[in-house]
Amino acid sequence: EIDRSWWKEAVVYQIYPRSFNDSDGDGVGDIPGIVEKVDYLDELGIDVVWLCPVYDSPNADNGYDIREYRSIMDEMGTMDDWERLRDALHERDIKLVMDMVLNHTSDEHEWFQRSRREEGGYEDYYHWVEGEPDDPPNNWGSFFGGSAWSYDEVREAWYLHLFDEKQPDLNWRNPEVRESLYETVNWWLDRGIDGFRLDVINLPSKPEGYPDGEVDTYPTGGEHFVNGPRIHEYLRELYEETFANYDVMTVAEMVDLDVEEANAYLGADGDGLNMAFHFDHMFLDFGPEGRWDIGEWSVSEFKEIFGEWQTGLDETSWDGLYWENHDQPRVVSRFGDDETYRYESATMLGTLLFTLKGTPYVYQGQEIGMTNADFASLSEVRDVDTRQPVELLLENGEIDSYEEIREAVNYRSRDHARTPMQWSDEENAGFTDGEPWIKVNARYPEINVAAARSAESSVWHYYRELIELRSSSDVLVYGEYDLLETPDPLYVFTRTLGEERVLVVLNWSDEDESFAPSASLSTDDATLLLSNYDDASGFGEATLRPYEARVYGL
Ligand code: ISL
Repeated sequence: EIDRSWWKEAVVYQIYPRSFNDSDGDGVGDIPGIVEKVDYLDELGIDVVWLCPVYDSPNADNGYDIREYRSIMDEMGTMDDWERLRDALHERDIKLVMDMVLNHTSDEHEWFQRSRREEGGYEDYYHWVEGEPDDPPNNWGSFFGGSAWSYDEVREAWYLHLFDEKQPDLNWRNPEVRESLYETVNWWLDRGIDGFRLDVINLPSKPEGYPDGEVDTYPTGGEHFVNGPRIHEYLRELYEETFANYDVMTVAEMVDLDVEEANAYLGADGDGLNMAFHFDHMFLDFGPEGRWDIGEWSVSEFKEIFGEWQTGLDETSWDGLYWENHDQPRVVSRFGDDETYRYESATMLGTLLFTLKGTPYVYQGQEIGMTNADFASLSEVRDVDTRQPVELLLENGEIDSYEEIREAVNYRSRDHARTPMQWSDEENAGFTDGEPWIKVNARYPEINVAAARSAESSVWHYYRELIELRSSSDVLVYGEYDLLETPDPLYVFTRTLGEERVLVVLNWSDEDESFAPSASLSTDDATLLLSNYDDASGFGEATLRPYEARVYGL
């Protein structure tokens, strides 16, 4: 008996509204702009939209710094526009999942303003520690670089921020904070949404006394605040007070999550969360110096990491599958080949994403194989999480000029995901009639939705096929994953559900590679379900061409 859930069978499409489609020419994408594109989403065949934050925000971190939870950011439209979007999606049977940030708010949120003035009832809404202005309470580091503490001149005390100084962490030890957050979550649930993506939701629990970090983690102190002491109690309570009362999905973004912890959060004995995003496969190309160091990766490492998650999650836990999101560079530039084999490698990577067990997430532009951009100077970079680390390197004298770090920025910056969606070869890729808030990727005349749709074969057409294939196949959703032992660069596995079996064969390289199916595979009536080469032949010994992907039904 299959334990079915709609969110297990769904394909999710992530929208970063700032960069999706601008309807009013101010250079910033907006909600009416998304409404204009709902038919596009419908045609693609996706089931759920995850909308990145659209709440009122001063945008120190593009909406992940919320000033007012129950509102829509001016430059993105109005609450009426948002309702129109929700309804337009629902009319097409597309569900709407909102992004929710509960670990921190903006420092401009009324709660913080009251807290820093120690107004009655708000004193303990955030993490405040008394002390001298030149001596932070401990050595904890921010995810964006530098100390996790800033001194507030108004309250004359230190406050904690695991991200930007304009993103103070809420104090979940205070039951009133938790209550206020649950009310906020329920307020949105009552507006008929279909779930939440929960931002950094394994960070809210901080230990009493704020002990120094002693292990070498990124950032320093992580052993105290990643999966902190009361995290399960908090998340269970959050679930019971909110999601438990609705038919919604939750996907938890959890930094540094491993399989064992994932099982503790998800599944039958977990905290009521449906699935999680983890980062293991996103670290494979880090160099020894970390994020701003480009490292070597191998296909074997992917097999190992994916294998761990595919086989290590309990029966009742579920995986969130992604290559890209608004924090990651473009996958075709990262793990494929964005020049000669852009189509082949983008579709091969897509095939892997859609044939693993879990719910696949497609990030805007991934479906047309968008590539990394070139940020020629720091003035072209918008992201706080690129600007700040680079500025720190310059300040510390570790680099003398931006030019020294340009290659790393061009490889890794979050801004690669944030350049405008490429709709056409018109000016600004058809994203805006105005001046875009961030530069448009120079390759838009070649890589855009209009071109991909009218081409006979394109990444876009292939993604449509992938979405359709997965949506019509129980074995691809629920089947067991088994790796077949093959040397790199081959990646071969099966998915099995009862009598049904699918074989996935991938050549993760830019060279020909021969593959002979092992005797254990009953291959007599194998049928080719999908391939990114249109003359892919029948089953048996084969030479796989660069980045060739084949999916067989056995
Ligand atoms: O983006 C990162 C580096 O690749 C991560 O460290 C990221 O900051 C982390 O995954 C948390 O991300 C989420 O919370 C942040 C926000 O900036 C990100 O956009 C969001 O996805 C703070 O709210």
